[in-house]
Amino acid sequence: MTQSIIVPDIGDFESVEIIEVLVKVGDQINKDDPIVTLESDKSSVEVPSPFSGKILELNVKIGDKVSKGSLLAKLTNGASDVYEKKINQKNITVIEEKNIQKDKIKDFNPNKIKKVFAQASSKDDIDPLETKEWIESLNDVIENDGPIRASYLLNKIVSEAYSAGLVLPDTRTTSYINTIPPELEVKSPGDQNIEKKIRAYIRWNAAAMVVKANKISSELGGHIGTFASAATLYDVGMNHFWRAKNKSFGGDLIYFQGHSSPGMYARAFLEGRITEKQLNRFRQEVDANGLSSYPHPWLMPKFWQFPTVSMGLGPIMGIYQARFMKYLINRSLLKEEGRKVWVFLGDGEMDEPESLGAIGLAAREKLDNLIFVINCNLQRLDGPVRGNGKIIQELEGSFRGAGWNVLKVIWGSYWDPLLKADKSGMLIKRMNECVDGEYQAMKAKGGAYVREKFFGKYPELKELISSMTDNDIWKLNRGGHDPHKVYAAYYAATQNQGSPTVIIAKTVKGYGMGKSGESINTTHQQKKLDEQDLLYYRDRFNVPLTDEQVKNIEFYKPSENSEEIRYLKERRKQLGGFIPERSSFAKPIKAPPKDIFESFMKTTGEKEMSTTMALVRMLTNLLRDQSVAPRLVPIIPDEARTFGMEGFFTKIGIYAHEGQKYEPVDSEQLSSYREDKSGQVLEEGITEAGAMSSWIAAATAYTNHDIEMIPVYLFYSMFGFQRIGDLAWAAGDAQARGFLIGATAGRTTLAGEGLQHQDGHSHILASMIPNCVSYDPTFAFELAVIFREGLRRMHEKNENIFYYITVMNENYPHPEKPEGVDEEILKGMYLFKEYKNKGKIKIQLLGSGTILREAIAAAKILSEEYGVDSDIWSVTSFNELRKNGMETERKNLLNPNNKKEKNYVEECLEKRDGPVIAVSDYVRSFSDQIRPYTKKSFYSLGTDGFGRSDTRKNLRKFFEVDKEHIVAYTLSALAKEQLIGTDSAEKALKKYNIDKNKAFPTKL
Ligand SMILES: Cc1ncc(C[n+]2csc(CCOP(=O)(O)OP(=O)(O)O)c2C)c(N)n1
Ligand SMILES: [Mg+2]
Repeated sequence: MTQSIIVPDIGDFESVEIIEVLVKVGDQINKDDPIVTLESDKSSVEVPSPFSGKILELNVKIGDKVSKGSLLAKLTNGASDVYEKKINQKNITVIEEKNIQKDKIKDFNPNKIKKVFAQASSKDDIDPLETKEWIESLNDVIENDGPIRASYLLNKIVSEAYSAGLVLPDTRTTSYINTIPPELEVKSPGDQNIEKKIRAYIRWNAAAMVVKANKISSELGGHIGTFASAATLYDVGMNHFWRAKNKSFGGDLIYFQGHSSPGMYARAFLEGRITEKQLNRFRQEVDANGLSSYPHPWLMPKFWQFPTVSMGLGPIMGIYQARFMKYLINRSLLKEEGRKVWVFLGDGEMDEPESLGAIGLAAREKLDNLIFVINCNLQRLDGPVRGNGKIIQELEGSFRGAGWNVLKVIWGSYWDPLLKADKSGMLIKRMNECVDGEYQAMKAKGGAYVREKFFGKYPELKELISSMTDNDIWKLNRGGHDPHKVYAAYYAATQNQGSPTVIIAKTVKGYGMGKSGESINTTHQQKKLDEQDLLYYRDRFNVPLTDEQVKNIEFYKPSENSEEIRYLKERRKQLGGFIPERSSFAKPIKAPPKDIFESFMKTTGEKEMSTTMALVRMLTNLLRDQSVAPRLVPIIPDEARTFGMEGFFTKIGIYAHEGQKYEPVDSEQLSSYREDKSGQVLEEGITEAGAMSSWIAAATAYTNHDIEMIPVYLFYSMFGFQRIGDLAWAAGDAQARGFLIGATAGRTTLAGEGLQHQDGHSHILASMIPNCVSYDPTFAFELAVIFREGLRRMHEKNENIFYYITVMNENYPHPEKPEGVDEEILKGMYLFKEYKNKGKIKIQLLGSGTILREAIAAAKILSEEYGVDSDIWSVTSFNELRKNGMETERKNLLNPNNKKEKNYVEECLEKRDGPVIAVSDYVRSFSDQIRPYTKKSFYSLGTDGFGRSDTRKNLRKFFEVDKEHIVAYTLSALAKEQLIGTDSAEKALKKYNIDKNKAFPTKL
């Protein structure tokens, strides 16, 4: 049977050009194989074949214009001749269900219901007997029919209450008690005595290393209080839960809270992974072998995995890490092994917008591989996190509201008998009403104070503790310091399915530090302990050191044969190895053959396109390369259509962990919105921080999952480094490998969008990150050379660098690549064109991005009208040129006796005549960066100042980077250099109506 392949519905476009024909007569093709590539003025998209068969006839060629319904080809053996997407049966069911719901709503008559507004919370019990009956009934159900039935009944009652119009009080929070009742706690199998000793040694060594460092110099700083509050939270994980990466398992991923790093070093010391010499070099890294202040993979690449110390980055990166893990599993690139991502956070840290900003996504995506542990020591740096409120309750509300499984670990085991004995309910009432400022004071002021202030308020409570001494009261511990409670919560978290879990643990900041720093406002900054403080700390945790040893601040490590060391090592052996540990066994990806990029090296003739379009076409080509295609991770925060990437939706699908439960509104169109469980595109929605976190997860998959991925994150360049600069810095620390693409770049190239959108400085921001390699190319061939080299350096040669490339949305023709310039494109500049007219005067005209084209146009005018010849240099990277300049200069200064080495800028320019005029669509400091590296006079033009909306032409005039200003300023510069008279400049200024009185653009 003969089938016709026609152009399907391609959206709003009429008469689009065929730019590639991907099959030939006689080819055997499969369903969905691409037949041709179409290109509109904004995007290019492949047309897939609706069926398989053999191509009999090709009805189009490159350059043809086609519209919906145009015949592309004929083939034999097709199975169906209708190009349409079928709604699968599942979708129909969903739609029908929705209809039924609607019908139900139709029957609903609001007048039948009378609204009864409940009190926000009824504090006074007007009928205690009735209350008792209800509670007894509930307890009966729990006992006889189990918690599931009880929960069902409660839900049903709540639902009935809503239907009856009762506005119920806020139920986002539960009482201020542990979520897991004592009878449901799973008991730790560990030896508590040994674990307690190990914990004590770790506590001691962690504190000692900070104190010792500060004896060397108080400049070094450090924190004791954070880890002191979190030691149990870490120890239980290390002894029982966190499985390391090894040959047979991928490993759990743990984001340690930055300020608790001394605790991790102290444990690694007992494990024999860190020497005493290293402990003595805490925060002294310059002469190698020191320990970094916080988790910094760049500084300790075999140890730390995740940079977390900039508050808020850990939580958002952790969420997207867990999401990316599921992405890899759903795309069959990673085995499902039940690996978990644990993220440790401070309660103060939760104020960062990034900390809570993505918790909705975690619940929506059902990230049951994610566990947050929030260490609620009720304090941050300056004082209480919520003196007048309760941070634990507030967080519970936020996380429950977002759909997380919330486990509160507030009270330790010593409270259990009291809670059990309290028949009056007054204990929970008191727990509920006390605010954090009070709780903090109670842990600073001792047992008598707690007796008076906490229990003393109600006679029932006074009575409850009447037989307890002040010391007994002081021992009433907090949940986060009780290994049993912590174990039970961790266990429950690891068993939870279908949602992420947050463990909100209450602790004491500076636990064990006594008067020197326990639960007082200055705890965070405490880094010096005097002799008395140290002796107290030793006694508090029974560290077996003599007074003399304490005074010398010696570390404590029992012998290798001791039961503690054997136990600790055995535990880690059982859990597969040590944590943290950073390694990579990823195989490099072979850079694609040059021919994938070949078409970009040719001229586009008259045809215009933007570098954004060129990039998207490159990515489309790369999706045909077998080794690269599966590893590409296109990431977009809701801008695919702006960048002409909508063709990717159908081609490779948008990742959606639940697939697509609906028929998309544009299902008939070629670029329809296709969500898929194994989709490849990460369509993030409007969250640059989220998209960047996804990018970091993908860009470090080579170490966290041992698989090299190629993330390509496209964003409005203004919403890149400026918006997520700190994450980009963390990416550098984490040794991310991948591409960041600043699209719609340039302050005058993005015309109408105005001040907040027009980017004239992202390159400056990018240049601050040492391992970020950045380019501002003008032409498609430059982009192709740069992109291919990026693939080779990062993903084949595994250099720990990442690329930032700006692409633009201005359409223009692209010339052919000049011979032999590849290396120079990569170094940062090459000679694009020489004007050798009759002119005796010469200038060196440097331009980048779209403004290079203004320079080219200016050169023509200068040559034809003013007799000034130019060497035109395309500067692909002022940033790379500066790096080379700095390094060369340094080398020369260090070797005054040696022959001077030339920097690359000098190499290019020294034998050429005339001053340098450098122009770009960025602030002057971008091109000014290379000013010191040439002996020539140097004039820079750029786009300093706030952007504004107008046409490109007007904007370039405003910022004085259009060809007319380049001509006039060049003539003026030549006059200043006394190479020509002043007349030409004056004439040009007049001719181009350049207003000498206009204020400098930064003032406008
Ligand atoms: C983005 C950022 N801002 C400020 C700081 C400085 N800083 C370090 S620790 C800290 C307080 C942290 O309090 P919390 O999160 O409660 O941690 P804790 O030490 O109490 O466990 C602050 C403000 C930082 N590290 N990162
Ligand atoms: Mg805190």
